[in-house]
Amino acid sequence: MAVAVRCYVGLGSNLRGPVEQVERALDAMARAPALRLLARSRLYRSRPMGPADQPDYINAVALFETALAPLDLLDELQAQEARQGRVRGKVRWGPRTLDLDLLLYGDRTIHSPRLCVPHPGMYERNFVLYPLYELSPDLMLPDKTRLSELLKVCRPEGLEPLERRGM
Ligand code: A4P
Ligand code: MG
Repeated sequence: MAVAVRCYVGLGSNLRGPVEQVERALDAMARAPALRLLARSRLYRSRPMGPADQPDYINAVALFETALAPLDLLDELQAQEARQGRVRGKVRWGPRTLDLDLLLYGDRTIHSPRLCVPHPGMYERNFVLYPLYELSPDLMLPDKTRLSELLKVCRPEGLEPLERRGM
């Protein structure tokens, strides 16, 4: 039996009821047999990164344990995106019903055509770093960067936590 690895997943949505989209994804992942949900952050409203003519996002981060291999976990995440009506548009960083990014897979560094871990965008995105800090303030990234150091240079502009909802 494969050893369980701790993984962080970033969730984002800005279409068709973003709060419900993110909550629905968290529920689905909590029920997925291959995943064990250990913790989730609050929901955050965030200003769009990328094209400005799109709605604000709802973002969150979840911590899981899984024995799935990295690409199998990515398949699982993409299957959930598809179940929630994700259509991959042409616009980079354009609006989406659900985006699930694998932020960290244990302390592994992965560069493959389908998967880059740590997620390359996570180092400077406030809508990733602040929810992550809520879950694991002492987190250290695979390259030994401390999350707390990244946060010192990451401004919370445009980021606003929503009231806590039930798990
Ligand atoms: N891929 C490679 N590494 C990963 C990984 N670690 N996790 C590949 C997930 N996927 C990964 O992703 C394109 C391909 O990346 C996948 O097929 C997978 O094999 P995608 O989800 O189809 O495309 P995308 O999400 O539009 O592209 P990208 O560049 O990953 O965008 P991001 O980084 O996900 O950013 N503003 C706010 N406020 N909040 C947001 O959440 N999100 C985005 C999207 C833009 N602006 C935002 C937000
Ligand atoms: Mg993505």
